[in-house]
Amino acid sequence: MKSTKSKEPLFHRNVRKLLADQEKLLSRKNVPVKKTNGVFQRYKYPVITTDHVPISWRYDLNIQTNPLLMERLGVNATFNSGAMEFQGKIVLAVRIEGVDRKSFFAIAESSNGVDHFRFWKKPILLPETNDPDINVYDMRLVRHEDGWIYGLFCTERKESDAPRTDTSSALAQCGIVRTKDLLRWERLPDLVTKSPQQRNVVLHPEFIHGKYAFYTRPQDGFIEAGSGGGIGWGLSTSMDPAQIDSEIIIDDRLYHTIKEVKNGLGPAPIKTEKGWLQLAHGVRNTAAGLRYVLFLFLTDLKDPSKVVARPGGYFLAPEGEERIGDVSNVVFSNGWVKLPGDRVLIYYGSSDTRMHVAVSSADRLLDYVLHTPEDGLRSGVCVEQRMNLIQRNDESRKK
Ligand code: M1P
Repeated sequence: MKSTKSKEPLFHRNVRKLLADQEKLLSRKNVPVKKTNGVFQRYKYPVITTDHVPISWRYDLNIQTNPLLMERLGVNATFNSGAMEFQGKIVLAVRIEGVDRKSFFAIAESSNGVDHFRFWKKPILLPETNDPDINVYDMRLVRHEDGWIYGLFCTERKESDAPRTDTSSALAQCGIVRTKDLLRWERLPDLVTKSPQQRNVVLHPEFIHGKYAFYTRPQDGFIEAGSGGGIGWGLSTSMDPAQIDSEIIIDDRLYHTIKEVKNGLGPAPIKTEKGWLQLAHGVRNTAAGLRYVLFLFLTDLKDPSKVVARPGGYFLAPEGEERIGDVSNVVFSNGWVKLPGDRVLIYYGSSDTRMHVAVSSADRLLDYVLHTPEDGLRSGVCVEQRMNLIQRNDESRKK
């Protein structure tokens, strides 16, 4: 057996290599992919992967306690991140899932939002309520006009009346924290609604009739939307505690569409002169399991619960490596940022594994929502829409 002393140089060399390899990854320039559909531009590399997580969060770097330099607390996935502009940088509240299946949040920042994301020194220490969360995930960051930055996330706990043998079902609700600096977080009581479970709850950034407005996703069970589902809307007089007494559905699940099984709002909407741009995910069933895609819609400026444009089909679906991961065939977004000058950075997780960015502009997204026909809901109508397009193209070519 070799002595620790003889291993010392190798240990230090290996640590240096770990850090150097990571530095290479963090410094890598991201490039737009050549192919675009005119609506958005994908980028070649994911913006955050498990390899971006600081080495010191995963390895014990002490030669005495870890002479073989093994990873002690591995990270399984980095995905579904909240996003915002903060002090001139783009920050993501990344969902980091350890190899132990538990998720937590950590802030990563970049100057341009497409590459060079680096995590802050430590993960977010999320305060708990009297009923501690078993798991937390998918934080939406919202800068509200009341002056606070809110983080709304899904909190899961074991149902108290679940049979002993049921070791996987959970009760999902909306947890709420707020902060001014993204470092110190105040935990508020969980959102109270009449629905048995909630996921994908988003805070609207402005007061509506002097009240806090929420997009919700009521559901009967942990996975199944059941008789619930659809993107809901409700108002609360306060955030401490936040309570919605009456919830209406503003975007329903629809038979034989990309959102036939469930849908849920993504990030807080972007305000434009023509209305609130809304990004959401829709879920359908396939022989290979659930397929999650992103879709857009537009709501009224004065009354954000009123949908004014509803383009049919998906806006962005998993492609290439995005299709493969822990939960394959999934894209999910809970963060986007509109920069001054119209550019929009759309952050999305792929297959519950990694984070990507797609770039567009508010103008383009508005054009897309206002000029894409609504879902015809049956093949006959959809082929008519296509015939109409072909005919208009034929006519314009003749001119
Ligand atoms: O695994 C796919 C997604 O499943 C959930 O989304 P929804 O509530 O719409 O079913 C979330 O757990 C999400 O994090 C995950 O990406």
